[in-house]
Amino acid sequence: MWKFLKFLLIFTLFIAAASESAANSWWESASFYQIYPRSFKDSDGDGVGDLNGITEQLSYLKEISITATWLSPIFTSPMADFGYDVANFTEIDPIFGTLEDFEQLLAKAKELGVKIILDFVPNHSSDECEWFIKSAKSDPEYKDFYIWHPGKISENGTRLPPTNWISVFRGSMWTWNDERQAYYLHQFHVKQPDLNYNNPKVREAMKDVLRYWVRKGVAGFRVDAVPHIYEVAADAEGNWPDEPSNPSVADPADYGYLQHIYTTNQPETLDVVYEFRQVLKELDEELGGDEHILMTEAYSPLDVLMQYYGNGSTDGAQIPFNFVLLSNVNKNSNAYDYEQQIHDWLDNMPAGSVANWVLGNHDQSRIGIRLGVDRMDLINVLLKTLPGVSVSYQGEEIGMTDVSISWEETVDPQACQSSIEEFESLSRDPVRTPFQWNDGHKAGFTDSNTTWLPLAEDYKLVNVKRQRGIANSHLNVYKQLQNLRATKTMSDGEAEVKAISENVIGIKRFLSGERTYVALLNLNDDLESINLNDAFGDLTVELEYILVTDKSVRRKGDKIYADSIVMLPKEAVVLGTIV
Ligand SMILES: *[C@@H]1O[C@H](CO)[C@@H](O)[C@H](O)[C@H]1NC(C)=O
Ligand SMILES: *[C@@H]1O[C@H](CO)[C@@H](O)[C@H](O)[C@H]1NC(C)=O
Ligand SMILES: *[C@@H]1O[C@H](CO)[C@@H](O)[C@H](O)[C@H]1NC(C)=O
Ligand SMILES: *[C@@H]1O[C@H](CO)[C@@H](O)[C@H](O)[C@H]1NC(C)=O
Ligand SMILES: CC(=O)N[C@H]1CO[C@H](CO)[C@@H](O)[C@@H]1O
Ligand SMILES: [Ca+2]
Ligand SMILES: [Ca+2]
Repeated sequence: MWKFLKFLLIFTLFIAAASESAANSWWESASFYQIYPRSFKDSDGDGVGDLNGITEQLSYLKEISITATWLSPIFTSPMADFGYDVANFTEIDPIFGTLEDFEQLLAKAKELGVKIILDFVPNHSSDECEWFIKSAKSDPEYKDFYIWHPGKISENGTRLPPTNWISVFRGSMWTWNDERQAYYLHQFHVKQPDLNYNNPKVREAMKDVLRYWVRKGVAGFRVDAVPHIYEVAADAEGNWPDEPSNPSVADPADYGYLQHIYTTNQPETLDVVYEFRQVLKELDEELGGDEHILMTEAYSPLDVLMQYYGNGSTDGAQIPFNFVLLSNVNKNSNAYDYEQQIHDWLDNMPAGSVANWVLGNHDQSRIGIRLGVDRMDLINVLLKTLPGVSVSYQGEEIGMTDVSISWEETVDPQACQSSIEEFESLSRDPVRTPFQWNDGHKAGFTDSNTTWLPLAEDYKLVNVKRQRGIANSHLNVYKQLQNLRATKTMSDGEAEVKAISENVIGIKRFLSGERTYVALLNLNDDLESINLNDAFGDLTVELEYILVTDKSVRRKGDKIYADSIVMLPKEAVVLGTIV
């Protein structure tokens, strides 16, 4: 008998060990949070956020149970595109602090158990980068670091850019450089020349950037503007084809005027993503410890995005950002639309990959504006109960909304390059305003009397300090969702997502031996009666309210019969089986 028990014990230990080793990697059910450093917290009173400000507020990320934060660029930059124009990829810009400040941030983050992800901008550098300056001088080492062309001579003898390509930020993608006597290519701003990825030295230099920061202790990278990395290969004479126009856009300077078949989503782009991942895998091997991750930013067709994960024999990014809910649903979308978008991703992922959900960033209108202020909590419930990785943009947890900014106050280059009539539809400033910490001076963002972008007028109502004290504030709903995510069901369990009616989305999360949870979201203003037994099998007769929002009359802990649930307008709840 004893022998048998001992066998059983060893066997159980063996099983436990086996499931331990098969355990998820740290990022697989992680909550990511994007910090836009200029706007998070200013520590030195110049009205611009900085690294010491982030370090000061890291405990807030702990408070809201964030696993890892990705920082928009903090590198040396003339700030023509607020840091997305990098002059030196391995140097901190003085506006944000010093390398020592960054090391201190890493140390504090480690102490708190929050990981730091850096923004990696491979497509271009600043025109003030040493590499570009040398390239313009035809320095032998750097002359092919960028994409140069003497242009075309037209019939009347004038010189024209080599192609009709249009920059994302308007106008020609080519700018003449007097020193080099050639045009250079820039998919974005004129101060953001594209690097030449056909040059192995460029690929190696950029891989060295990854190596440098990993050795400093970062957990991975969010990779910017990936579809733009490669342009179509030039022909034997070194020329490129023009892009076809797009009949629906009339303005010839507008990026939308052309179909970008030669300047985005070229097949070589995938190889470079795989190569970047390979660099991280080599570092994983060398350094041990937690896996380093790659999160890629690409607004590309779904079949292309799925290849970012890898191609079956070669690994790609662990987290190819999923923008389906950001790009393809709007205020008028119904539950079937949401269901379809969610399934598009879940059903098309390669086997063994992990889903991720991105609801906002520093380029897109905030959730409250895009999908409705009264759906703020509902959308956070969705983000946090879907399986896999969640990515929040700073301020969405307290329901910050876009701030209206006048033409005079506008600083975003994408808007400044347009006109007073058009800038509002192009400006990304409204979503980049200072974070609202409290109801004090400048919302606690800075001691200065000026801020680089104006502060939201509603900061006395919408701020962290106030929301801490209100039971069902956006912040407290967010925190409760984070606690729920810590359960085994949510981190390891399976998911069933469906539209229960035109207005109601249901997400069932379940795991053998664990409690089952069902999130229900009523998108609209009708009262909805729901029989959950019809929608989802395997529930207990009664369910318990695990989470409610301020749209509910029910309270946390209330019980309800699974076959007769009533959802109030815009209500979002999480119910749990009774165990
Ligand atoms: C970037 O900065 C570092 C540290 O200041 C310096 O060693 C390096 O040469 C610089 N690289 C470039 C490309 O300017
Ligand atoms: C020469 O031709 C190009 C187009 O082919 C045109 O844009 C430009 O205005 C012309 N310049 C002169 C001086 O005629
Ligand atoms: C996957 O990509 C790698 C690297 O680009 C390539 O060598 C390999 O042939 C590809 N495999 C498949 C199955 O396409
Ligand atoms: C900010 O403005 C207040 C009131 O006008 C003034 O007392 C204070 O000195 C100013 N602070 C700074 C840092 O300029
Ligand atoms: C969401 C995001 O990071 N967008 C960036 C994409 O890249 C361009 C150019 O680097 C930036 O201007 C955007 O902010
Ligand atoms: Ca500052
Ligand atoms: Ca490019």
